[in-house]
Amino acid sequence: MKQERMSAFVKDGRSMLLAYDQGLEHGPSTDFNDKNIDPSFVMELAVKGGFDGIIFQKGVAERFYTGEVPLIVKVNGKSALVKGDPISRQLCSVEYAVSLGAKGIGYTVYLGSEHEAEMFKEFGTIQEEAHDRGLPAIAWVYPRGGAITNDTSKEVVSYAARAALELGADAAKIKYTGDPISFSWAVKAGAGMKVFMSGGPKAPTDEAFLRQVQGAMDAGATGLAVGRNAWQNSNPMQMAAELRRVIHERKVEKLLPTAGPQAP
Ligand code: FBP
Repeated sequence: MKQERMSAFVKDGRSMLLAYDQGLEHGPSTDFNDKNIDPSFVMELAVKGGFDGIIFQKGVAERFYTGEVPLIVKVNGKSALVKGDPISRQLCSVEYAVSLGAKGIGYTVYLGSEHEAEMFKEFGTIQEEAHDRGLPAIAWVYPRGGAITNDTSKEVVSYAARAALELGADAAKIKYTGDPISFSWAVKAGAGMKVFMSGGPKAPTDEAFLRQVQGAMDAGATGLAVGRNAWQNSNPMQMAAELRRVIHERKVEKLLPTAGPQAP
Protein backbone atom coordinates (compact mmCIF):
# COMPACT_ATOMS: atom_id res chain seq x y z
CA MET A 1 0.00 0.00 0.00
CA LYS A 2 2.84 2.38 0.87
CA GLN A 3 4.35 1.82 -2.58
CA GLU A 4 1.05 2.83 -4.20
CA ARG A 5 1.14 6.15 -2.32
CA MET A 6 4.46 6.91 -4.06
CA SER A 7 3.15 5.92 -7.49
CA ALA A 8 2.82 9.54 -8.68
CA PHE A 9 6.59 9.85 -8.41
CA VAL A 10 7.82 6.43 -9.52
CA LYS A 11 8.14 4.97 -13.04
CA ASP A 12 9.13 1.32 -13.45
CA GLY A 13 10.13 1.28 -9.80
CA ARG A 14 12.55 4.19 -10.21
CA SER A 15 12.43 7.90 -9.65
CA MET A 16 14.38 11.15 -9.90
CA LEU A 17 13.23 14.13 -7.88
CA LEU A 18 14.44 17.72 -8.11
CA ALA A 19 14.86 19.49 -4.76
CA TYR A 20 14.74 23.27 -4.45
CA ASP A 21 14.32 24.18 -0.79
CA GLN A 22 17.93 25.27 -0.34
CA GLY A 23 17.11 28.98 -0.28
CA LEU A 24 15.76 28.60 3.23
CA GLU A 25 18.06 25.78 4.31
CA HIS A 26 21.34 27.34 3.21
CA GLY A 27 20.72 30.95 2.16
CA PRO A 28 20.77 32.39 -1.38
CA SER A 29 24.42 33.46 -1.40
CA THR A 30 25.63 29.98 -0.58
CA ASP A 31 23.98 28.03 -3.38
CA PHE A 32 22.52 30.27 -6.08
CA ASN A 33 23.84 31.96 -9.19
CA ASP A 34 22.19 34.42 -11.57
CA LYS A 35 20.19 31.65 -13.26
CA ASN A 36 19.15 29.28 -10.52
CA ILE A 37 18.14 32.02 -8.09
CA ASP A 38 14.99 32.19 -10.23
CA PRO A 39 12.58 29.41 -9.19
CA SER A 40 11.08 29.45 -12.72
CA PHE A 41 14.43 28.23 -14.04
CA VAL A 42 14.27 25.19 -11.74
CA MET A 43 10.59 24.55 -12.49
CA GLU A 44 11.45 24.50 -16.19
CA LEU A 45 14.38 22.16 -15.54
CA ALA A 46 12.03 19.78 -13.74
CA VAL A 47 9.69 19.71 -16.75
CA LYS A 48 12.18 19.69 -19.63
CA GLY A 49 14.68 17.51 -17.76
CA GLY A 50 12.14 14.74 -17.26
CA PHE A 51 12.16 14.75 -13.47
CA ASP A 52 9.48 12.67 -11.74
CA GLY A 53 8.80 15.24 -9.05
CA ILE A 54 9.69 18.72 -7.83
CA ILE A 55 10.22 19.67 -4.19
CA PHE A 56 9.35 23.20 -3.05
CA GLN A 57 8.61 25.00 0.17
CA LYS A 58 5.08 26.41 0.18
CA GLY A 59 6.02 29.99 -0.70
CA VAL A 60 7.83 28.94 -3.86
CA ALA A 61 5.06 26.46 -4.72
CA GLU A 62 2.44 29.22 -4.40
CA ARG A 63 4.20 31.45 -6.90
CA PHE A 64 6.11 29.16 -9.25
CA TYR A 65 4.57 25.68 -9.36
CA THR A 66 3.06 25.15 -12.82
CA GLY A 67 1.45 21.75 -12.29
CA GLU A 68 3.48 20.02 -15.03
CA VAL A 69 5.44 17.71 -12.70
CA PRO A 70 4.12 16.10 -9.48
CA LEU A 71 4.77 18.31 -6.45
CA ILE A 72 6.19 17.47 -3.04
CA VAL A 73 5.79 20.28 -0.53
CA LYS A 74 8.44 20.36 2.17
CA VAL A 75 6.33 21.22 5.19
CA ASN A 76 9.14 22.00 7.63
CA GLY A 77 12.34 23.95 7.36
CA LYS A 78 14.95 26.00 9.15
CA SER A 79 17.66 28.48 8.30
CA ALA A 80 21.41 27.91 8.49
CA LEU A 81 21.79 30.87 10.83
CA VAL A 82 20.96 29.17 14.12
CA LYS A 83 23.73 27.04 15.62
CA GLY A 84 23.58 24.04 17.93
CA ASP A 85 21.64 20.80 17.57
CA PRO A 86 19.17 21.39 14.76
CA ILE A 87 15.41 21.48 14.93
CA SER A 88 13.15 21.98 11.93
CA ARG A 89 9.53 22.75 12.70
CA GLN A 90 6.38 22.50 10.62
CA LEU A 91 5.68 25.59 8.49
CA CYS A 92 2.85 24.36 6.30
CA SER A 93 -0.16 22.16 6.99
CA VAL A 94 -0.82 19.02 5.01
CA GLU A 95 -4.17 20.49 4.03
CA TYR A 96 -2.55 23.64 2.63
CA ALA A 97 0.10 21.60 0.79
CA VAL A 98 -2.70 19.61 -0.85
CA SER A 99 -4.42 22.87 -1.85
CA LEU A 100 -1.20 23.86 -3.65
CA GLY A 101 -1.31 20.62 -5.64
CA ALA A 102 1.01 18.44 -3.55
CA LYS A 103 1.03 14.73 -4.34
CA GLY A 104 3.55 14.10 -1.58
CA ILE A 105 4.51 15.62 1.77
CA GLY A 106 8.17 16.10 2.69
CA TYR A 107 9.55 16.54 6.19
CA THR A 108 13.14 16.63 7.54
CA VAL A 109 14.00 14.76 10.71
CA TYR A 110 17.41 15.43 12.26
CA LEU A 111 18.08 12.01 13.74
CA GLY A 112 20.39 12.21 16.74
CA SER A 113 19.66 15.88 17.45
CA GLU A 114 18.72 16.61 21.04
CA HIS A 115 15.44 17.82 19.53
CA GLU A 116 14.69 14.62 17.60
CA ALA A 117 11.67 13.77 19.80
CA GLU A 118 9.87 16.95 18.70
CA MET A 119 10.48 16.17 15.03
CA PHE A 120 9.45 12.52 15.48
CA LYS A 121 6.17 13.66 17.02
CA GLU A 122 5.48 16.26 14.36
CA PHE A 123 6.32 13.85 11.56
CA GLY A 124 3.98 11.29 13.14
CA THR A 125 1.05 13.69 12.93
CA ILE A 126 1.93 14.77 9.40
CA GLN A 127 2.29 11.15 8.26
CA GLU A 128 -1.19 10.31 9.54
CA GLU A 129 -2.73 13.40 7.93
CA ALA A 130 -0.99 12.62 4.63
CA HIS A 131 -2.12 9.00 4.70
CA ASP A 132 -5.69 10.04 5.45
CA ARG A 133 -5.57 11.83 2.10
CA GLY A 134 -3.80 8.97 0.30
CA LEU A 135 -0.55 10.93 0.01
CA PRO A 136 2.93 9.65 0.82
CA ALA A 137 4.97 11.08 3.67
CA ILE A 138 8.58 11.38 2.59
CA ALA A 139 11.17 11.72 5.34
CA TRP A 140 14.50 13.45 4.82
CA VAL A 141 16.39 11.68 7.60
CA TYR A 142 19.61 13.52 8.27
CA PRO A 143 21.64 12.35 11.28
CA ARG A 144 22.98 15.58 12.78
CA GLY A 145 23.96 17.23 16.04
CA GLY A 146 26.56 16.75 18.75
CA ALA A 147 25.91 13.00 18.98
CA ILE A 148 26.78 12.40 15.33
CA THR A 149 30.41 12.15 14.29
CA ASN A 150 30.07 10.60 10.83
CA ASP A 151 26.78 11.13 9.02
CA THR A 152 27.73 8.96 6.04
CA SER A 153 28.91 5.83 7.85
CA LYS A 154 27.12 2.59 7.06
CA GLU A 155 25.83 2.36 10.64
CA VAL A 156 24.45 5.88 10.78
CA VAL A 157 22.91 5.91 7.28
CA SER A 158 21.25 2.52 7.79
CA TYR A 159 19.94 3.83 11.13
CA ALA A 160 18.41 6.74 9.22
CA ALA A 161 16.67 4.36 6.81
CA ARG A 162 15.38 2.16 9.61
CA ALA A 163 14.18 5.14 11.62
CA ALA A 164 12.21 6.35 8.59
CA LEU A 165 10.60 2.92 8.23
CA GLU A 166 9.63 2.77 11.89
CA LEU A 167 8.32 6.35 11.85
CA GLY A 168 5.98 5.32 9.03
CA ALA A 169 7.60 7.05 6.06
CA ASP A 170 6.65 5.90 2.58
CA ALA A 171 10.07 6.94 1.37
CA ALA A 172 13.31 8.13 2.95
CA LYS A 173 15.85 10.50 1.58
CA ILE A 174 19.25 9.60 3.01
CA LYS A 175 22.87 10.45 2.37
CA TYR A 176 25.04 8.14 0.27
CA THR A 177 27.56 6.08 2.23
CA GLY A 178 30.18 6.23 -0.51
CA ASP A 179 29.93 2.71 -1.90
CA PRO A 180 27.14 0.44 -3.12
CA ILE A 181 27.79 -2.44 -0.73
CA SER A 182 27.42 -0.36 2.42
CA PHE A 183 24.49 1.55 0.90
CA SER A 184 22.76 -1.73 0.13
CA TRP A 185 22.66 -2.35 3.89
CA ALA A 186 20.81 0.93 4.34
CA VAL A 187 18.36 -0.05 1.59
CA LYS A 188 17.87 -3.37 3.36
CA ALA A 189 17.27 -1.56 6.65
CA GLY A 190 14.40 0.21 4.89
CA ALA A 191 12.75 -3.20 4.41
CA GLY A 192 10.94 -2.32 1.19
CA MET A 193 10.36 1.36 1.95
CA LYS A 194 11.50 3.48 -0.98
CA VAL A 195 15.00 4.83 -0.47
CA PHE A 196 16.29 7.93 -2.24
CA MET A 197 19.88 9.04 -2.29
CA SER A 198 20.28 12.69 -1.31
CA GLY A 199 22.35 14.70 -3.78
CA GLY A 200 24.60 16.73 -1.49
CA PRO A 201 27.02 19.54 -2.37
CA LYS A 202 28.17 19.74 -5.96
CA ALA A 203 30.59 16.88 -6.70
CA PRO A 204 34.02 17.74 -8.20
CA THR A 205 33.06 16.24 -11.57
CA ASP A 206 29.86 15.11 -13.27
CA GLU A 207 31.32 11.63 -13.58
CA ALA A 208 32.02 11.43 -9.85
CA PHE A 209 28.42 12.34 -9.10
CA LEU A 210 26.96 9.95 -11.67
CA ARG A 211 29.05 7.13 -10.22
CA GLN A 212 27.54 7.85 -6.79
CA VAL A 213 24.06 7.73 -8.28
CA GLN A 214 24.90 4.52 -10.12
CA GLY A 215 26.22 3.06 -6.87
CA ALA A 216 23.01 3.93 -5.03
CA MET A 217 20.89 2.40 -7.80
CA ASP A 218 23.01 -0.75 -7.85
CA ALA A 219 22.47 -0.96 -4.11
CA GLY A 220 18.71 -1.08 -4.65
CA ALA A 221 17.71 2.54 -4.18
CA THR A 222 14.50 3.74 -5.81
CA GLY A 223 16.26 6.82 -7.02
CA LEU A 224 17.70 10.21 -6.32
CA ALA A 225 16.46 13.46 -4.87
CA VAL A 226 18.91 16.01 -6.18
CA GLY A 227 19.26 19.76 -6.03
CA ARG A 228 22.66 21.36 -6.29
CA ASN A 229 24.25 18.72 -8.52
CA ALA A 230 21.52 19.40 -11.08
CA TRP A 231 20.71 23.13 -11.03
CA GLN A 232 24.25 24.26 -10.18
CA ASN A 233 25.61 22.33 -13.14
CA SER A 234 26.85 24.49 -16.04
CA ASN A 235 24.56 22.42 -18.28
CA PRO A 236 21.64 21.29 -16.09
CA MET A 237 19.70 19.77 -19.00
CA GLN A 238 22.64 17.58 -19.90
CA MET A 239 23.00 16.47 -16.28
CA ALA A 240 19.27 15.67 -16.23
CA ALA A 241 19.71 13.57 -19.37
CA GLU A 242 22.63 11.70 -17.79
CA LEU A 243 20.58 11.07 -14.65
CA ARG A 244 17.74 9.68 -16.76
CA ARG A 245 20.21 7.34 -18.45
CA VAL A 246 21.46 6.01 -15.12
CA ILE A 247 18.14 5.92 -13.28
CA HIS A 248 15.52 5.12 -15.90
CA GLU A 249 17.38 3.76 -18.91
CA ARG A 250 19.89 1.75 -16.83
CA LYS A 251 22.57 2.49 -19.41
CA VAL A 252 25.68 2.45 -17.19
CA GLU A 253 27.67 -0.65 -16.31
CA LYS A 254 27.04 -2.27 -12.94
CA LEU A 255 29.42 -1.07 -10.24
CA LEU A 256 28.28 -3.49 -7.56
CA PRO A 257 30.67 -6.43 -7.73
CA THR A 258 28.41 -8.95 -6.02
CA ALA A 259 24.94 -10.25 -6.80
CA GLY A 260 22.97 -8.64 -4.01
CA PRO A 261 22.84 -6.72 -0.74
CA GLN A 262 25.38 -7.71 1.87
CA ALA A 263 24.86 -8.25 5.57
CA PRO A 264 27.17 -6.22 7.82
P1 FBP B 1 20.94 18.75 -2.56
O1 FBP B 1 20.92 17.72 -3.66
O2 FBP B 1 21.26 20.11 -3.06
O3 FBP B 1 21.84 18.28 -1.44
O4 FBP B 1 19.45 18.83 -2.02
C1 FBP B 1 18.94 17.84 -1.20
C2 FBP B 1 18.54 18.42 0.14
O5 FBP B 1 18.00 17.44 0.98
C3 FBP B 1 17.56 19.57 0.04
O6 FBP B 1 16.24 19.13 -0.04
C4 FBP B 1 17.90 20.35 1.26
O7 FBP B 1 17.66 21.70 1.13
C5 FBP B 1 19.36 20.14 1.40
O8 FBP B 1 19.68 18.95 0.77
C6 FBP B 1 19.80 20.08 2.81
O9 FBP B 1 21.19 20.15 2.80
P2 FBP B 1 22.06 19.99 4.09
O10 FBP B 1 22.55 18.58 4.10
O11 FBP B 1 23.18 20.96 3.90
O12 FBP B 1 21.21 20.31 5.29
